[in-house]
Amino acid sequence: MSIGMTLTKFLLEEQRRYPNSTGNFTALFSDLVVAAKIISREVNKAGLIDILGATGGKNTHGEEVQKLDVLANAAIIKTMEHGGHLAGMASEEMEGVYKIDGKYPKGGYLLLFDPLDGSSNIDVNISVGTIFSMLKCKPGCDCTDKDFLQPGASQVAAGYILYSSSTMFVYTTGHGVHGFTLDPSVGEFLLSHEDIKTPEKGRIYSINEGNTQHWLPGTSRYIEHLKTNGGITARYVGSLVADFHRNLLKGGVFLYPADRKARAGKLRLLYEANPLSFIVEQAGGASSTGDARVMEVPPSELHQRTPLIIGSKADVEEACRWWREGRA
Ligand code: AHM
Ligand code: MG
Repeated sequence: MSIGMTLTKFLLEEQRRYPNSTGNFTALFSDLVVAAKIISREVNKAGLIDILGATGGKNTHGEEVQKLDVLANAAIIKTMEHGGHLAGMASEEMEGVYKIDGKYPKGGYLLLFDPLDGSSNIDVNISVGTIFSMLKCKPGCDCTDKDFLQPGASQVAAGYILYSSSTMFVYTTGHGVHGFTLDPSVGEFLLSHEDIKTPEKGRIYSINEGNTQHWLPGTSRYIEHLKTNGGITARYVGSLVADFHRNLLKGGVFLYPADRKARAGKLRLLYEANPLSFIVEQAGGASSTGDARVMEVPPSELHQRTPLIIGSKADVEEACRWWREGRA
């Protein structure tokens, strides 16, 4: 790994290695990096709002204090809309799609994102993140909902930004997974995790055990099996990006399965499950609804939910086996 390899430099090198690449990603990612830095700055000072500004009202400049997820959403829209590479955007925080109107040139890509995943954790200073997914516009795209309803396998890029003890940008364009850490002193994301590979099997399981009473038999039996067999530990932050990132590096399985309360699961297919599934598969892991590969699920609506079992390949396969047997 070369010292001082910034995300932009790395993307340029990738572009040279793959002669078919157009350079669009380099430009798209550069805009996204700006949004990431803005959100990172806002997340980091969130705890100061009560100290520096009036609670629920104005900050020191007399401006309204926005909720951070609204602010993150606006930061992404504003930094991405004028680059000329996007035709439209869809966000977990917006009811409908955001079309690039006539003000800016229209490009051939669609951006989908969860601007601030795990936002209920902000008040208590716990890691949150931004998750994104990029699709190509299909011929005849007029940027309505249907254009965004492509299966995860059609993604051309995906990633997340984790706002934690440091801010990390992790992405894939289908050529492995790479992670960059923000060096605040130079204001750049520097390559820190090249070609991430997740362990084939891990020793961590992550599930909200507060939902035990709602679980279906397959989930209950699998978790019981893990506990009785030992050699495993539980970790659950409650911010998907943080739980996913830890398990990606250390190995393990994250589950938000369908249960009696959330029949279709809780997490969003297009904004959360698909991008993380693309990442995990590129890192050698797996992702399933319990019954099918997440990336093959045909989406039927923008805010569709999906059950999610994601992480180390052997663990995901084992969890899915228990899930399926639990229904027999
Ligand atoms: P959000 O996108 O509104 O923040 O909700 C998604 C979050 C995930 O980050 C996390 O994995 C999950 O919801 C936690 O849900 P629960 O509190 O039900 O365990
Ligand atoms: Mg989320």
